[in-house]
Amino acid sequence: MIIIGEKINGTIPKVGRAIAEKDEAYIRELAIKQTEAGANYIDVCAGTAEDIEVETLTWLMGIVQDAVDTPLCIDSPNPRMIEAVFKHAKRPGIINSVSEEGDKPEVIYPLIEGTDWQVIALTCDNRGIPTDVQTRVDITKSLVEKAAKYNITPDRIHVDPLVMALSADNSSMLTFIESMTKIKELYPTIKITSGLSNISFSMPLRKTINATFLTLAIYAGMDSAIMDPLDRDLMAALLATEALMGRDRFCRKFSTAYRKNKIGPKKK
Ligand code: THG
Repeated sequence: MIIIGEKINGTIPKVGRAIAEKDEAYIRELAIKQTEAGANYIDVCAGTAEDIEVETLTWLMGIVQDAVDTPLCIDSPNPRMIEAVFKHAKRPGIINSVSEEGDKPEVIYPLIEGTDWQVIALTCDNRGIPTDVQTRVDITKSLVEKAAKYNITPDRIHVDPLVMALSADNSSMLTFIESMTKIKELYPTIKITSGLSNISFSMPLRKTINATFLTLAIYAGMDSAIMDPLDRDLMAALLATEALMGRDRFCRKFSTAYRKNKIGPKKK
């Protein structure tokens, strides 16, 4: 499983405050802690007004790249912001994201043509987020075909089928899994990703729902997740799932995480 650490996001109140106060140490600490917890990429999202988004993203990227070697996942709904900060990235990471909204593919794809960058492709368009599987598959096809024009192969694309809240749509996870299965039938080397928190929106015990979703989604073939690697129970669920699926020889990763006090009851 590819872990994209979500903690450096200005929409989280504490992080928003750290950004407003230019608290470099707080952001630095989040980059280091997430890396130590096993994050493969560090998501950076300014979550600020557009007039200071480029400045904020550039500041966040500088701190993270100074603190750790973990590659970035540059997160902005506005492709022009990503275009503006792209040059500040020291090594290839992930662009979060492209979709069929507006001219996103035409802005994002040329940026990463001929590089080792990967991209998250959201299955939405100007009409919004589809409710059905087929529209998600159709949008994926269109985004993969446009990517091919820039020599971006499916193995560099993480499709995010945008899971809906389970409380609003009781088949939400099943739709996610069916979309994943159909998309992988078409493009066997493509990656599927998801944020974990959307599924549990407006439900009690959100963390339990998120961890159970993660477990089932990994079993069904999900390749990466935008998640909180500092959540010990979530990481325990992830490592247990990987071990149970035969991806952890001698359960070494699971045992090491336990021994290093990264999962299970916290020892001082
Ligand atoms: N797909 C893609 N990108 C995304 C999302 C997605 N980027 C933004 C978001 N969704 C994922 N990032 C976050 C970041 C923080 C939180 C949720 C999603 C969050 N954090 C709280 C905190 O850290 O304090 C609570 C964490 C917890 O208790 O679990 O809520 O879907 N492509």
